[in-house]
Amino acid sequence: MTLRSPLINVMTAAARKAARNLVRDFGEVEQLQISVKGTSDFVSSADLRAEKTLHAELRKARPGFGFLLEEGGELKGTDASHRWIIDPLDGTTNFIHGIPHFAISIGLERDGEIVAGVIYQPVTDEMFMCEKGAGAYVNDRRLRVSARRRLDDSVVTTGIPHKGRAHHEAFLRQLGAVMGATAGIRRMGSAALDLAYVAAGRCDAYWEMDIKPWDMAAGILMVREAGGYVSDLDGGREMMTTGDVLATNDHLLGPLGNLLRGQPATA
Ligand code: LIP
Repeated sequence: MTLRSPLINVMTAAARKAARNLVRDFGEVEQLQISVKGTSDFVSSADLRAEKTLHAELRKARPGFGFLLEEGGELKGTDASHRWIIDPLDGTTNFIHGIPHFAISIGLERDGEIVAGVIYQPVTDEMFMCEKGAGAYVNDRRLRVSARRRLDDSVVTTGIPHKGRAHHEAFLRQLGAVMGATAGIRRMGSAALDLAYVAAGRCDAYWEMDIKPWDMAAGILMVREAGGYVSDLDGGREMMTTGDVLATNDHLLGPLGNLLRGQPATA
């Protein structure tokens, strides 16, 4: 069984088309490793090319819809209620370094609510898909968040703020609290895939501060349609405006949220 609807077909076809060039470009990156500048210029053009393909394909299929693009910004459509939210290459740093962990992320917003999402990891050919009320799938398999109840057994993913990003001290406090309470923390480098992996039950939770709407739009719905919960770090629903995200199952939401807010897990 899998998820098939005209909308999902449009989104997966656009992702596959954009991924073809991305994979070819990824193959070239290793040849460019000697010149750091050359690599990042090359990657920005790969990124832009993927975004152009996604924009063209989705505009052809749904002409009036607006866009929020990582590179191109906001493009208003004639249909004011629909907007595609797109990251053509989530995991850019991995891509630049030849690490095969990156994805294309496409979310569709209707009247301010995400109603469909696709996250495509071309290197493993895994197409994560979700539609509001219809569940979440990877290829032909239904997704379900993990059932782990105890922090001690849980593997948690996160994003570490790097040079030029804010919240270094706050992150170190969060890390200190979570590392002592869980079975392990991973920093894999793609927020979209971190959310998809929580939806798939591969990781039990994910948190990060200060990410962008295109990093999380598709992933938020993916986790919810897989039976999980997504909140901001205050336990509210302002992820897209604050940039702060916690995604996990219903058992771990309370304890992890407490730890991240500097309280005991059982507060
Ligand atoms: C990246 C995220 C990553 C996060 C980075 C960055 P990009 O997106 O997915 O997990 O920690 O700060 O936002 O830049 O590769 O699209």
